[in-house]
Amino acid sequence: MAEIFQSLSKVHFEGAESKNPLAFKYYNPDRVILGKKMSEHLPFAMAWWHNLCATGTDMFGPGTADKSFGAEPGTMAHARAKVDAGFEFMQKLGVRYFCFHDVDLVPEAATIDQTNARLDEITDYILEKMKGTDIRCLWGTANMFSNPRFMNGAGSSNSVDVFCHAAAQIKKALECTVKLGGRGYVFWGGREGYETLMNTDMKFEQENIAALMRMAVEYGRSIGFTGDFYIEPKPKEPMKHQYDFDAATAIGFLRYYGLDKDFKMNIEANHATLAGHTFQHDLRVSAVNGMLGSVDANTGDLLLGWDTDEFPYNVYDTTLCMYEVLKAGGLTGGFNFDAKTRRSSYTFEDMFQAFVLGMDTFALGLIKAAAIIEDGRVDEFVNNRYASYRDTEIGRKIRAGQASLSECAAVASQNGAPALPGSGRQEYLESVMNQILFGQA
Ligand code: XUL
Ligand code: CO
Repeated sequence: MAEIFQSLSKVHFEGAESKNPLAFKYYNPDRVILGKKMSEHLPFAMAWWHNLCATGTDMFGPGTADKSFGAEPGTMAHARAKVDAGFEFMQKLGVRYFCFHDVDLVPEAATIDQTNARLDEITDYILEKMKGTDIRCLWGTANMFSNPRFMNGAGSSNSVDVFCHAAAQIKKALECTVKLGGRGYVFWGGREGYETLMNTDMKFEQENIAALMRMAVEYGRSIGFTGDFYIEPKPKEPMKHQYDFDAATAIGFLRYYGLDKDFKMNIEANHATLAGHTFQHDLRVSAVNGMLGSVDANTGDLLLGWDTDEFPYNVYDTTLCMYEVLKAGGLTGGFNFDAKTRRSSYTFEDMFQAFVLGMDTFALGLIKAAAIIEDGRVDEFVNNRYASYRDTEIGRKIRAGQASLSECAAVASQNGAPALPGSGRQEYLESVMNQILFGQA
């Protein structure tokens, strides 16, 4: 088979002194951090849609990048060429996983049965390519937001025919995910939301989304899917208001509808910031609820305020992310680069460079997060901050769930006005973080 990225060879680790743009400076897969190889801490994934499909089209103009890979777009030959390009790309970068939507893999046909036949053909081809490599599927999903039929959502659509079409797509996408050995299955409710409550029955729509998810769990388990289902929260865009607003909202929804045993969160950095949170916040909310599953690794631009899906470059953010992931004991999923090169970075070399940037940024984040944990000052401070609950009898009773309001009130009467609760020392902790990040200057 002809090489597609001919001028680009395998990317190796060369170390922090290297000036080779196409070498890793920090991502050294075999380096051991806190007892585990970097490659195990960081199961990176390629998003089929951004890397192999997106050409840089925006509202103001057509694509700038050529992703035809030598075939006519919209054909099955092109679908196969994308598989060839994807596998060559992942092998050259040392990326071990991929994520896909059904319609990223094949062009949608006139009927669902024809589309499904195309999916059978392409997944056979992907399986063939997987043989002899260590490349695997991280997660699959169904695109239930692009086709005009989904203008009012999928599970939340007012049309039962649209609901059933969504069910059919999920059924097939689950079958493909199982066939490709996927670790997870994602629901990103891109149009599961509303534009105005004047035309919307919110309770009805949310019940239907839950029903669709329940059907997916039942079917998935019946065909041998043992991985996690994920909700990927996002507050808005394309809809004005999306039901899976953030991790806290999605977790509450899952618990209310009894879906929390089968689902975890897939947290995307740019979605968390769109919700007015930090990336770290939504990771922590997921982790403390036992639902931190996977990460869509990207970054937004706070000056723009929409989902720009940029490759991660901010080491401060990835350090805080990896701190959460390490504290949570790792992910059941991985780090999917749901990210695209900028419209003016349109060359194959830019695609490679983007992954070098993203992988190095996460590797640095991992190294620095481990250093924060090993340094111990942050943990020590947080631990000591709550010491009064350990050092007093009433504190211990509150923690054990054995104190009453009257007992607490009695302590308040006896002790008089409480002293100030101790400095939060934010500036100190931020300087510790800078010291660990930058060390000797
Ligand atoms: C859109 C987004 C999706 C999901 C999968 O903002 O993040 O690509 O990751 O549907
Ligand atoms: Co995403």
